[in-house]
Amino acid sequence: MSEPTESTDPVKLSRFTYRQLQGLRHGSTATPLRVIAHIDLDAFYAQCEMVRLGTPRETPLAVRQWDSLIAVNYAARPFGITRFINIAEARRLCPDLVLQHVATFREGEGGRWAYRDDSYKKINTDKVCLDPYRAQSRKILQTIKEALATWNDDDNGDNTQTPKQEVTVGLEKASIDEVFIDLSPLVYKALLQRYPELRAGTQDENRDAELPIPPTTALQWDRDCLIDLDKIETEEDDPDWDDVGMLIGSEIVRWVRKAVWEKLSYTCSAGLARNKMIAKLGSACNKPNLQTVVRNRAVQDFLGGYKFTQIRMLGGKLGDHITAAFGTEKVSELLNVSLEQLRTRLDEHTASWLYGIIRGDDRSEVNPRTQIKSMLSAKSFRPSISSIDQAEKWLRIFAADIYGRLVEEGVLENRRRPRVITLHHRGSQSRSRQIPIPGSNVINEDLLYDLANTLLRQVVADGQTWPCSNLSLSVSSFEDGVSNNKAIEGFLVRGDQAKALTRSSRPRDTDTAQGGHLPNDKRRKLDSDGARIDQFFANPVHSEDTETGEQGTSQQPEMDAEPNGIPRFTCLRCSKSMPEYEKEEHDDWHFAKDLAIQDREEAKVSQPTPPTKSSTRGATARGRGGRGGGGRSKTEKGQMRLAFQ
Ligand code: DCP
Ligand code: MG
Repeated sequence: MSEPTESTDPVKLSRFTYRQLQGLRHGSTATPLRVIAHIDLDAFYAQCEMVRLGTPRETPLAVRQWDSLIAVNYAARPFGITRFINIAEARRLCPDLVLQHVATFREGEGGRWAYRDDSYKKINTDKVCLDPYRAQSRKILQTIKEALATWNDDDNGDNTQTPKQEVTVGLEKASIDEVFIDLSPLVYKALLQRYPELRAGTQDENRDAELPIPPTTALQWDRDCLIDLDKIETEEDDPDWDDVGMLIGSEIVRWVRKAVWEKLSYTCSAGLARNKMIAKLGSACNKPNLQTVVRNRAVQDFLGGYKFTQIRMLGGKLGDHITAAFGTEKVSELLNVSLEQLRTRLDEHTASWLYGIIRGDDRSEVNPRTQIKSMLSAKSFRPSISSIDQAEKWLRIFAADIYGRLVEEGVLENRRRPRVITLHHRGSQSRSRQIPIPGSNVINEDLLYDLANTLLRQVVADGQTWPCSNLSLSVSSFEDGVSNNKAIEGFLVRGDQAKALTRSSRPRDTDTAQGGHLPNDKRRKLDSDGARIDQFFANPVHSEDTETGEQGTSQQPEMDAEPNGIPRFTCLRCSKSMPEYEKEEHDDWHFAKDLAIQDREEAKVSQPTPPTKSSTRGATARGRGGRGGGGRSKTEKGQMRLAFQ
């Protein structure tokens, strides 16, 4: 009798391994199963005004700042209204357009901002205030966190056997109206709940064994916009776990967007992909109010249609250099350039990074703590101001403006606080004065104002103060407060805690951390490659992005490489590329930097031995009769020293 023969049909397996599945759980940046979302509010400032004023959504509305438009709602866009036309043109194109000027501070009215009917003609006495938009941004972020905490909370499958798991979700606020979310751990949890067969192998020795194939052959993508698959793939090809993970991710994002809409009446668009770079490109593809999924099998064709200068990090000097070196801006053409060829024109590290990035390989992590290094509030005076009384009125405004941003940075909860305050003054000469912010004091508007006033008196005592054409106040040298590391962090979501969170959901404007916050250092170390390349580009392209003058969004880093056609400006002095609206404040930054150099030169004269790092600030401050730069010289983690410190 012959033995029964085993079936020779090969068992079809997934392309992915147990190790890669496990990578999801720990937020690994290397696993191809990663699910990253980028959420961007639609016409953000315009929606803020629509919500505030109760304007129907079909009413065309634009937000103006002096004679420019800075946000245009989607009802106004079909009329041809864009940010790049002026008010007269906008009125001509759409006579019914609601034009709302941004809120302003006003000289002589203290630190109170208000919406005023005549702001548009008061550029000399008013200063833009973005506090209302920041407050909305905080509420939205809070709602997003709460929605993430409650997603799938009751859908625990075999609830009786599975203990509630803690899930850490990384969330990075990338600008006033956009966040990145690393959904991987939530997706991991859902995969294991929905597909128990995935649990079997997780305890096995051989983590490099392939996973079983997903049981589903057709995935229901609901209303999502799917980017077409690469030419070699077809929709009939069976989905693998990366597709299933992306589908779960899109369920989560839909839930989050629904919460933002239902609780706060804001629409937003989203992109889902395996990394930040592709997710961000995806979210801009189908605006407004839609989410776009770029599956792994669609990445190559998707990216091929872009100019690489539209990709994060490639918008500035490096992008220009690559364009010049290889004679093209197109991803599709750069794909034909081999790694060896890239190496002939770029350093080893950049060449490898670029080679990967145009193939959709971006391992940068969703970084919950993008540290703000300084804040600046400035005003250029035309005509110049010429009295201490006028200057004091502006110091009131700067103090209020900076305080508003410090609140957002966690100063109320003592999460972070600046240690140094600096006044910059431009008259017949330019100079700056700085003093430490006493650590014992609670930081509030009055303290900032008093310190600024002390600095003003020093400037005035030096003489030649008037006329003054530009005044600005900045705070810098941030340090973590007592509740160390509890800022906008990856946050811990427990089932019960999450429920409590929803119950306690409140309409207050605070950004108080919810749930237990965890430091993310461990994960950050794992992604050392991503970090290194980020640092490469952060210096000098991004290192100075943390100051704001008239416009506030630049306080958040990574506003580069906008795929939406905002005109850009490249600084002739430092080659930094930035949205055009940041030009003025960037000029101010150079101004402050020049002053610092000037100060250092003066300090060298008064102290001929080469200053050590720590003595430089002391010497500078002593040279000015100050008390030193806050008593601590070590640059804290995640910070760069500002030149004018
Ligand atoms: N912003 C600005 N000046 C610019 C660009 C933007 O003041 N040149 C402000 C107003 C925007 C907000 O930042 O509402 C967010 O910028 P986005 O680029 O996300 O643009 P919107 O949210 O307005 O529109 P979209 O729907 O394209 O995201
Ligand atoms: Mg937006």
